[in-house]
Amino acid sequence: MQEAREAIQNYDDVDNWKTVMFLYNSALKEVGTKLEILNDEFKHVHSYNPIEHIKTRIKTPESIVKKLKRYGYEVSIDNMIRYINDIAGVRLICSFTSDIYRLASMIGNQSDLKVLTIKDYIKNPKESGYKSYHMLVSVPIFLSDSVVNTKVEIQIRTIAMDFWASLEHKIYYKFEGNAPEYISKELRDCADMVSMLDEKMLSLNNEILSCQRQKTIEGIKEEVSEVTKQDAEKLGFAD
Ligand code: 0O2
Repeated sequence: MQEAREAIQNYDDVDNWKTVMFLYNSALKEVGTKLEILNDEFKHVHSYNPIEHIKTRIKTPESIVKKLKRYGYEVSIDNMIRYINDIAGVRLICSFTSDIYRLASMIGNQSDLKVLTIKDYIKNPKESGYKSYHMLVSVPIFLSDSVVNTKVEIQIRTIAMDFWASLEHKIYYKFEGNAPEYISKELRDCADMVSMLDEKMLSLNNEILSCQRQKTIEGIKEEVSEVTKQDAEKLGFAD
């Protein structure tokens, strides 16, 4: 099996770029389909939908170049494949924090995906307040004459975490990474509120589920007692 870097060595630069992008796009399709299937299975078996929505994206050339420069690497296709892990990115948005770990474990159990790294920014939030669960996986892309392992970054987060991250991302870019301290502090405070909201929503959901379970149990009990009454009548034991 090849890594993407080895797969492109025999082409010139333009072909290299096209080949690399073809591989990353294929990897996105593979991972995206796997996640859709997991979600459909969950809906079918448990009548529950852990994924609110799935977003996929390929990092723009500008953003790749910026990141390479930020890391201090020369801009080259080889360095981009070697050092930029999130060229192909999938974002999974869930309702509850518990869904995040459930999905992460289901992804980790897929035998053809190799989990390269995990960054749990939910247990260990970034200084900015950023929370999300990142999995870097490698997926085999089956070509006509070879198999190429290609990296995809999967970010899993709740709707509330996603709301915060999108807004913070915009602000970060607006100030080019140098936001005034009071704005950064406000954002960290908002991140705490987001965590509180996530916790509240999860415990509310657990309450709702427990009420539903109780109702179902009472319904079954009523049905059973009705059947028993009818049987007794049939057998002439009824009062
Ligand atoms: P963009 O524009 O979203 O693509 P690595 O080389 O992978 O080890 P990296 O890239 O710092 O190091 O990895 P990390 O920490 O997993 O972050 C990758 C991505 O997570 C970022 O990509 C963001 O999308 C998101 N992210 C990380 N930290 C923050 C944060 O503080 N705020 C927000 N809003 N998003 C964050 P890019 O390329 O930085 O940005």
